[in-house]
Amino acid sequence: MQIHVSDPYTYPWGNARANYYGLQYIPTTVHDCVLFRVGNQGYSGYLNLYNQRRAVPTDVTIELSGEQVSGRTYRVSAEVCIEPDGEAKTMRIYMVQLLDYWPAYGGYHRNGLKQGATTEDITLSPGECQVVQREFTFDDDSWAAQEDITIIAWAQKPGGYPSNSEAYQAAMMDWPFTEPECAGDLDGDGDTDQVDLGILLADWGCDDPANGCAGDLNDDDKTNQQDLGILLADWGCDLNP
Ligand SMILES: [Ca+2]
Ligand SMILES: [Ca+2]
Ligand SMILES: [Ca+2]
Repeated sequence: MQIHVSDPYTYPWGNARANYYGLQYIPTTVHDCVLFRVGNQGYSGYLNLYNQRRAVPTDVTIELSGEQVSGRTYRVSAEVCIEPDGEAKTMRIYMVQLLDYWPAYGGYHRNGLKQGATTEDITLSPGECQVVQREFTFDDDSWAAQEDITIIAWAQKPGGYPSNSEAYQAAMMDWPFTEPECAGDLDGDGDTDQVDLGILLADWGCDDPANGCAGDLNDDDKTNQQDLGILLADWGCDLNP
């Protein structure tokens, strides 16, 4: 994403981000919130930085969904999980709205920052998930070019740049947004109820890496107490009341 500073397309959120990195020169890039480079690196330079960070493994997953609240206001949900064989950690969850091809002058701007939500720190154990929700109201520029709207969420180490600022994972969602799902919905009917609990309990103890398990909710090909925890935490979820 591009964050404008010191021009008419600057927002307070972007300035705060620039201050966090101690930005002094434009352009500056920061891949994965750790690889800081000043000046134009050229295509192959940026590609190299991207691939360097892409090769770093992660145990964090993020899934995004969004639904309309009213008018131009949408509720965005980021389901953040740590894989069952991962490490417990505290993460700062960021969510921003970007608008592609904005601002229009020059014809070379991509995915410009339009707004950023208040961050939230969450602490998860391996196999755990938490949903962070934020509401975004789209401005005139965005509403006039909905197909250019993108939401990005990322989970970052909650500390100072550069020693404690690594991004663990990021996810993006283009317009139109992915509809939300109930985390405990095993039969795919848009709710989490006793039918789903029945499927999970009937499959209890399943451990089948080859075929997967009918009651598996955290994608580790096992049906156990972690899945039961996810289902019970989601109990009563109903997307079509
Ligand atoms: Ca269901
Ligand atoms: Ca049902
Ligand atoms: Ca499981």
